[in-house]
Amino acid sequence: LKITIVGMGYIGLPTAITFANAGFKVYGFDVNENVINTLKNGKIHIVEPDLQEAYEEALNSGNLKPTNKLDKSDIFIICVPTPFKKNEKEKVADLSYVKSASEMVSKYVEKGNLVILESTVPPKTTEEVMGKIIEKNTNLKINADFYVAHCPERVLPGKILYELENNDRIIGASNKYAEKITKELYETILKNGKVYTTDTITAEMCKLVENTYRDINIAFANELSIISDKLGINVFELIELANKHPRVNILKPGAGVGGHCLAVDPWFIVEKFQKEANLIRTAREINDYKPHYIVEKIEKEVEYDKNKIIGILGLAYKPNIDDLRESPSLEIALNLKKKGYTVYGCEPYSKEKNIKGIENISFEEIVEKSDYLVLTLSHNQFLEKIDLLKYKNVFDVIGIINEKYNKIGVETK
Ligand code: SAJ
Repeated sequence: LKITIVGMGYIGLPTAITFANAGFKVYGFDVNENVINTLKNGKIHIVEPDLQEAYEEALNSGNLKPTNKLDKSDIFIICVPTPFKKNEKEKVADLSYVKSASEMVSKYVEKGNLVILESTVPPKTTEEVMGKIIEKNTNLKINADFYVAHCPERVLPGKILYELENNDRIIGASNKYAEKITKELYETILKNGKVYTTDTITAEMCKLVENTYRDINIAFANELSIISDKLGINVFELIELANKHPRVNILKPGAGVGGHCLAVDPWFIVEKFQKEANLIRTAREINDYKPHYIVEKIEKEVEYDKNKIIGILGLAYKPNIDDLRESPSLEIALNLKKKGYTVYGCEPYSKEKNIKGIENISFEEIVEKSDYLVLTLSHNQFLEKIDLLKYKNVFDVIGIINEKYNKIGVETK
């Protein structure tokens, strides 16, 4: 059985490695030649714990072959990004990668093949976009000649390999036969995880709903942080106390919500249900507003003195990873810079010396150089050195330095 994974990114590569190490013959395809060359040279191009070792095992066994040429395959698994189109009031899914991957794959799809979509997509994409493109290009008929399924990825960056084997998987298939093969396929890589089956639209919505649930809950925490700030109380204490109730579990406020999932996926529901998806849209807007609120707060604290040097501790979108996509802390840094302040960043998980115009310096250096520090992420590498922040002006937006820090976690000396 030959499996081809289309897209060697954060999801496709670990998925290819996992199938290869389970004994399948896997081809890892990407249009980006640099990515394929890096992989052919035995190196991975993303930062993820234990992935390099797992990759070497897959490559050395001969089971995984990186390639920039597609070919025939029994099963295709599409793992390409689905960003949204920016600069629009209501954000809409950019399905161009899904469409081009479907076009490319359809040149090789033959009778009996199965095409699985793992990318997160708006409802109805699997059958009505991907399925239709393949039908059009092949003259084959869905369910009569070939099969499609949606098996949305659910892994948390930073824990990808573990979660690939231990999270439950949802499979939405075009018919019972597709359901059976897809289920059997994924069961071969699952340790503690189970497979649950449904139709493709429910599976598509399930993925969106999971991330929307989290986004709404974080929006509630972020809204509370702003209300608490205005009330002059400590939001972290407030949430801790409220969470003592057996049926309350509020998430943590922070710099905002970033990443390519929570900050994007809820829009895929809003896009289709403009009138109905009000709570979902409002939550997105609250989370998007949070970095701006923090910038306003910092400006007030430094009394709009543009000579002040501001250091941002953490530029990634969440702790202990290098991923900068939709990062609210980076947005804070860039906004302050745009307003005329001198801004330094410290992002120890990135090797870049300059991140989108923000100089990336060491923890020691940033503590030394800055008049004001903004602690946006609880990176382990920061926690080890947190004592260096003593006697410094620190805007702690995540509430880790000192419980008694007030408001949105802001404290000055
Ligand atoms: N965040 C908070 N407060 C919290 C929790 C998170 O502000 O209490 C922020 C983080 O700092 C970050 C953002 O939310 O900016 C998102 O981080 P995350 O750890 O919640 O999630 P992601 O985006 O890294 O991964 C999510 C996961 N989805 C869920 O937990 C429901 C993951 O399982 C999905 O596979 C992934 O999205 C995806 O690819 O869709």
